[in-house]
Amino acid sequence: MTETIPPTAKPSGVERLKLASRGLRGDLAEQFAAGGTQVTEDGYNLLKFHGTYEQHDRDSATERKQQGLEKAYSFMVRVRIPGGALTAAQYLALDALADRYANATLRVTTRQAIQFHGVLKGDLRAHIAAINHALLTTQCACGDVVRNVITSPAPRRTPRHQRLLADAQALSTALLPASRAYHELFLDAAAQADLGTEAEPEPLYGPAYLPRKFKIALGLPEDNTADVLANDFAAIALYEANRLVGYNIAVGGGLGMTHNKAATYPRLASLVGFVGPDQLIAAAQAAIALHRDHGNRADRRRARLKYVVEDNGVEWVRARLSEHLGFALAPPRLMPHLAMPELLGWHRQGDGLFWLGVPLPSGRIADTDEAKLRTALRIIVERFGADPVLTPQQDLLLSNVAADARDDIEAILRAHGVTLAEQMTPLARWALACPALPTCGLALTEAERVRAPMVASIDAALARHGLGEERISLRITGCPNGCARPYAGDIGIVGRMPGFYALYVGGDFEGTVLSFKLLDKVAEDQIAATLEPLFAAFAGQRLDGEAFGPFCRRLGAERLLDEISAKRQAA
Ligand code: SRM
Ligand code: SF4
Repeated sequence: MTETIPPTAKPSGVERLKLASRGLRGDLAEQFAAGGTQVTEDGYNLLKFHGTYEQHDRDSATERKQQGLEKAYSFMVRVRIPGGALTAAQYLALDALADRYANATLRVTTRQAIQFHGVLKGDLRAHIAAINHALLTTQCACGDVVRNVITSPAPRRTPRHQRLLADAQALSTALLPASRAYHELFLDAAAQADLGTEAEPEPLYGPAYLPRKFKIALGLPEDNTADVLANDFAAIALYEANRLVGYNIAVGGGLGMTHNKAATYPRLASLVGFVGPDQLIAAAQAAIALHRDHGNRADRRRARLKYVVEDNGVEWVRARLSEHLGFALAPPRLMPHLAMPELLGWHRQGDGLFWLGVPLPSGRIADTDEAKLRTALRIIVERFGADPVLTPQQDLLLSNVAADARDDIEAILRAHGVTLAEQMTPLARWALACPALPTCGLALTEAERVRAPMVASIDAALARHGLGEERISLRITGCPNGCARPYAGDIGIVGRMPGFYALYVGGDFEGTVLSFKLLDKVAEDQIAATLEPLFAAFAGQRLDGEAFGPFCRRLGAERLLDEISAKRQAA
């Protein structure tokens, strides 16, 4: 292994913390023993590796300050679920924990995980232990390590979909760190007090782990539900006559950026090679080693693998990967354009059973005045034993449903006020929004809480131009970090400053092209009105079969802006 920290650069504080942490232990055991509502900054940074973030309720922060109260601190806890596949029993266990320790909601993430919000420090260890008792884990759901491995969630009982899930699970297990810190801190009561434990050797990660998070996604040319090119490492399985011949490998995707910092930018992964069916884990390990050895450990904003790839070029990356693999990486194979299948509604699994894709608003499973979604899902999972699969589009697929249960399941959802996919416009079905306020400490604007009105106003604008049934992806985030992948869809709405959003267009529905920034600061209530001239132009000028994102890309920013100002002048 080469040096984990380049000798020329001063490592960041987080790098020093990781190195000194004795395998991610730090003084976390003492911090738990100390009680209170918060952890120290070092504790905060180490806890991420164990799947939890300290947060505070940003809605009440100002008022509490005026009252001389501390912020309302609590923890977000993320469960790592490779491929989003849960059993009915696991789902019910998580559902019960939402009441017991969290804010009575579950949130399906854009990476097929479940997040709890509102867990108090005093409950954190019991909560995480209870998650483990359901044979699930939060280990490395966050932190500078390999995160939840995602893939197509479609529960099709075909060899290729079963292989994708098996690969996701195998990668997830093979790429965990060796450290037993997680088990000691959350699962092993006897070891909690043992502050003398030394760090285990970490053959894959090294003592400072990775410079930054590392994300892996798998897909098929016909199923890019996981938006694979937004990941550090992507593998696209290629078949010939139903035989897996291998994987096209792409590296260096990532979406996070900072407004007005040109050195940071979203990037889609570059296709770098092809490996055989038995070389997937080795290829992932080679890409991890590349990040470990060459990632920027001085500046966390430039620390993702994408900058290594962009700065050094694909040929250099291929050479380094080949060195790690011990053989020359074959060039990527030709493959069809990536596609995005419809997974909501009823589908046959191929084994006589069915799945129902249930749209979740921003992934939030909650009981509200409008709909008792959480209750309905609990009843269905309990009564019919349906195994939930979480999707990277923040939805949930109820799998393994017998044909004769379908009417009852739909009736339960309707009786609880749940909107089914067939009652929604394509825009609403495909819209994503990150949590943003009040839990996310990085949010500049709202996202999840403005999703419904934003979708409604944009839908109304589309309908006025006969585009109500058009498949357009809309992704809203409260800041430029890109958690709902706003730069990889048709329209991205990215929090800029309170009440204002940057508007991105020109990506595509299949996640193969990045969008570009059209406008920098659009007021929240002007977003639909700003997009409407583009919809009018699209309705009138689109080429045969052309979708909205590619249309915007063909016209380019200048012509699109002309359309907007012509409309303003006419008004
Ligand atoms: Fe994310 C940080 C939520 C997917 C890029 N993300 C955060 C934090 C933890 C905020 C923080 O650091 O304090 C957010 C917690 C909010 C909350 O209150 O829950 C957060 N990210 C999410 C989730 C829950 C959004 C969602 O709507 O589902 C997703 C959880 C995924 C999971 O289960 O692991 C989520 N985040 C993503 C994605 C999309 C993806 O991976 O497909 C991205 C863009 C892809 C990428 O990684 O580049 C993403 N999140 C970020 C970044 C920017 C990273 C960068 O390279 O600059 C941050 C900020 C950071 O890491 O410093 C961030
Ligand atoms: Fe928070 Fe920004 Fe991610 Fe939204 S995109 S969850 S605001 S970090």
